Amino acid sequence: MQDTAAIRHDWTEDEVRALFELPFNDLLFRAQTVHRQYFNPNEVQVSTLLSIKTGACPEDCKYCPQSGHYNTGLEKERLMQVEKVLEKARAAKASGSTRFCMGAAWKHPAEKDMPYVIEMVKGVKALGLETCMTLGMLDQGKADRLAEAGLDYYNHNLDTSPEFYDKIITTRSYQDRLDTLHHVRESGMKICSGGILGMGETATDRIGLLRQLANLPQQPESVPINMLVKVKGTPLENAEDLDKFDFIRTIAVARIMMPASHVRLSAGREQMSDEMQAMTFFAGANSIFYGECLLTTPNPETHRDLQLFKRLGINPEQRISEADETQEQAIMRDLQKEQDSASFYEA
Ligand code: SAM
Ligand code: DTB
Ligand code: SF4
Repeated sequence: MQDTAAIRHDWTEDEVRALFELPFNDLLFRAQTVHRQYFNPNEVQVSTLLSIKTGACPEDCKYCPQSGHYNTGLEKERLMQVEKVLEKARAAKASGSTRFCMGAAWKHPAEKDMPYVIEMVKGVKALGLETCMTLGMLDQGKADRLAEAGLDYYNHNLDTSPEFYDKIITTRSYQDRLDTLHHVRESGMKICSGGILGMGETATDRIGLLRQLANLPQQPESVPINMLVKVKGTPLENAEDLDKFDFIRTIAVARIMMPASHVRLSAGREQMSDEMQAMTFFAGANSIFYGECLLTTPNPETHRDLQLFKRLGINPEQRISEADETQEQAIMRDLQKEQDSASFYEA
């Protein structure tokens, strides 16, 4: 019997490089072994994304179709009305999602927008969905107010290594990102933080990103790994294609370094074959964005995802933490799970 992989916060560059340099099969076997110590290998968590405020962002992130610095032809939209957001959340729940993630193209939320955003959190939570938001930088006061409203997760990506960061974004610093993550932690919310691959970063930058995430005082509960979606009009529209095996390797290394975190196969699935996605699940990815649109770019059609799950024998992960349940609740959960799986596939 193998010892359970420890959650470590002292990963060195050499150690992580050694993982990346393992033969592919050895790396995947190791990642899958760790994965099974912490998770059911046949369950994938399912989240739905909604852009609640689109485009005209003051930041200059070179990958992003929503930055006001580039002309990507995107239609700008003001903050969506609360009722419209709730309508989308109801639809996400009906299609089998368990978490609803709301994203805004802001540097940080303005004071005048906070009451609306708080209403959205309360309303989505009341539907029985987990709530997640990504609104840019947060000071401690705003983080505390969102936590108080019941926000479960805050997404704030480190995106790449500290060394490569200013080649991609100049309007904020790596330290700004770390400060927001600190405020989110202090407020008691769960952290969703990851990065993007395929922006021209080196292997050392990927190592740097994963070390930053894993060596945080507490690892993020959710780690989205995005493959760059190349959008016309952004400075990265002609970025060189990433070697797909390097993408899968990065998922496997993230799984080994952050054994208890959900690793999300995030943007870029539309550009991946079913076989590649299956390989990332084997490498330890256990969460996806589900629904035809990410924030502004396409995601696979839901029926294609349902078919893929069915072909692979994967079930959508249910939401209640078993540690918090009474015996009666556990029985109810198992019953509900059977019904939900059946209706998920019928959807
Ligand atoms: N404005 C907020 C922020 O940047 O923190 C929240 C929304 S922003 C769109 C959320 C994340 O989406 C970014 O941190 C980035 O990792 C990811 N993202 C944006 N454009 C992308 C693209 N073209 N390909 C892959 N990921 C992308
Ligand atoms: C994350 O890491 N990826 C999501 C979510 N967090 C907010 C966003 C992906 C955006 C892809 C480009 C777009 O659709 O605009
Ligand atoms: Fe704005 Fe976020 Fe896009 Fe950067 S990633 S331009 S902060 S919406």
